[in-house]
Amino acid sequence: MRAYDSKLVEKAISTIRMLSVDGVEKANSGHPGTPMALADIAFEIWTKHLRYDPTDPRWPNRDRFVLSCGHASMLLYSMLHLSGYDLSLDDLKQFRQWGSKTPGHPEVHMTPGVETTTGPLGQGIANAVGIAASIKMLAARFNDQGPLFTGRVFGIASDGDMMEGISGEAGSLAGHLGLDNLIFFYDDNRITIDGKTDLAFSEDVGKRYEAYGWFVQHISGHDHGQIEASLDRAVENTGRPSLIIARTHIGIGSPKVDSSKAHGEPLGAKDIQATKAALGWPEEPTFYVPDEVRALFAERAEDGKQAHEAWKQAVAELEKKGGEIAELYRKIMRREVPADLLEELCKIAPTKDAATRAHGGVIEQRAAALVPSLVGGSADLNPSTKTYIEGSPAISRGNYTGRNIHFGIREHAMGAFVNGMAVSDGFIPFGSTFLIFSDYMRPAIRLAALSHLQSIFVFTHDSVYLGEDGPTHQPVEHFWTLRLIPGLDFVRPCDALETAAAWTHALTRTKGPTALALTRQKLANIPRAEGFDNATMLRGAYVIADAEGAPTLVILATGSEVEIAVAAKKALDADGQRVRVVSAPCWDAFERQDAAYRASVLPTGVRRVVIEIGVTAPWYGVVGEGGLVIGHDDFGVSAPDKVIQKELGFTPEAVVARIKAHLG
Ligand SMILES: Cc1ncc(C[n+]2csc(CCOP(=O)(O)OP(=O)(O)O)c2C)c(N)n1
Ligand SMILES: [Mg+2]
Repeated sequence: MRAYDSKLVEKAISTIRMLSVDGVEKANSGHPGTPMALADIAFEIWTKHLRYDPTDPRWPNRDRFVLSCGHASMLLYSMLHLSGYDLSLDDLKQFRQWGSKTPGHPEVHMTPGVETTTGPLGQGIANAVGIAASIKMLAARFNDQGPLFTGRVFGIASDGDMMEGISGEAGSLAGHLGLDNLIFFYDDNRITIDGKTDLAFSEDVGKRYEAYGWFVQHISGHDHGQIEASLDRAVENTGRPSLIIARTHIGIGSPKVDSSKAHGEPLGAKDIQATKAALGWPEEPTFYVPDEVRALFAERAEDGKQAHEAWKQAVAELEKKGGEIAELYRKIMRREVPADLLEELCKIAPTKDAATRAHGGVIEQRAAALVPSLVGGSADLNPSTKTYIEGSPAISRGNYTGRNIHFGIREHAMGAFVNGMAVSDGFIPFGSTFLIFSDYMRPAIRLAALSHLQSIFVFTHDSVYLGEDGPTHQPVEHFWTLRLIPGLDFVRPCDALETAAAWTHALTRTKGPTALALTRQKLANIPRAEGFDNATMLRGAYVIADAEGAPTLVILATGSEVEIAVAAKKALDADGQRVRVVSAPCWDAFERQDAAYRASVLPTGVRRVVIEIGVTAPWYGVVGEGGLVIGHDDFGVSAPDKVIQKELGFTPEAVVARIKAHLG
């Protein structure tokens, strides 16, 4: 471990502080006080422990640094700049500006070295738990071949992170799983936006984390001896994640110290002058980096490069050895999916009528056999969501060989944990629960989309037809609230074949999340026309039963409503219509198709009906003038599904009657 002259350390810390202050000032917006206070801790993490190589920010055996309090982003950008990442002083000067690599809160796909998108408090620390677990799971698979996966996850969380429920869920799970490669600082500055934390927060956070099973230490966050010693103990500690509670002073060194005013507004020229004077820091130039500070970080980057080289060596040995383990390594690290996955899954799609969750269970087993990267679990609903990967254990404290994860009843943390795995290396993770509880994890789903992560969310019990559990459990607005998240693909298959396509969709969509909506109740498998090309299903919407001749009516339906549409077609055809039925398992994907394909499925000038047992409003834009939407714009009700179908007017007869009345 490197030791540094204390004067040089002081200079480096002032550099970090003042880069952050200058960045916020130039943007005339942002959060200066927290980066100022966290400079000491960040310096110790980055220069004494963090293993990184700025020339290859995503090198798989790097350590991670997760800034859960994303509002302190200038701290991270300052560290990345000094550490030699591809982030220039000019980039720092563009903080928060249009098109810059330094957005207001860290976004993983925007900036080299940013490990995960943070800003909504609590998400980062929960992502970090998923990242730490995925490193453990890689280690369990490959470390008998050499020191391939030894990464640690360092991070900083603020009062807000600690107040948010998601961090409690994630912290509890991390403690339960004994993730000792997770080391977080809690920035205990006792200040939030509204004032002092005692306005709303009085528990003993340390005792809480101890109760979760964490190794908890208390230090001064500005005393380098204490920071260093606590980090050493945390890194040495085994069997438990670490929380280092660091008492800090927001805006330290400035006239706004210890005040919520230091949180979210630029210091202002006068206070910057006073701060720089007190530090003996030159007022000009701004964004000043002394040469000796640059040299310190340049030297430090060499450590990471060496570690990286040693790791490459270990990988080369594994590859030279070849055989099954090398193949597994390649498949996992590339997140390999067979090119013919769709056909493989369609081939084994059950032919018996069943709930799509049951089909999903069968298909997922085959997918898991073909894709070793696939891992995941449910929030205590395995018997219902049917996603447990057979023949593999669940991970547990000290044993991370399995492919299953018992998330417990912690949907929000499950979402963020899955995102942490997706943003890390090797795995294609899924989390499953009832569709209604997507509400409990929505912020994580949204962040998966914003961050372009291959997170898979498997939601079952997808409509009012789940029946007797009643309206608290029955999704009605959820199809659309999920479709409306940009970048999330929402897939609601109608039968076994579409469920195979849905899993293919999720496993091959590498740059964004997919949510599957599967039924609790049995659905009919729908026959496809002779010569049907299974790949058509991946276009999001397609003709599943066509009219003879030019259609006079198009009925578009999703999931459980497709068989109703097919039944209605029969009756309406007998009545002189020529009905085309379009199944639309993934409206998001259909909207990405070219105009010619879309027009070939939904011809203009032909009347349209949509059937979907959920809120109707957005579908009116699809059916257009003179169109009909048969949906349900209210909560559901507790009753057997057949009764619900009848009472809500979703039997084929009722649907036919409504369409006939509409057509006049
Ligand atoms: C989920 C969520 N709610 C609210 C906010 C808005 N917000 C940003 S920072 C903050 C609290 C600031 O206090 P703290 O977390 O202690 O950070 P500090 O000011 O100490 O850096 C809030 C409420 C947010 N970013 N995320
Ligand atoms: Mg605070």
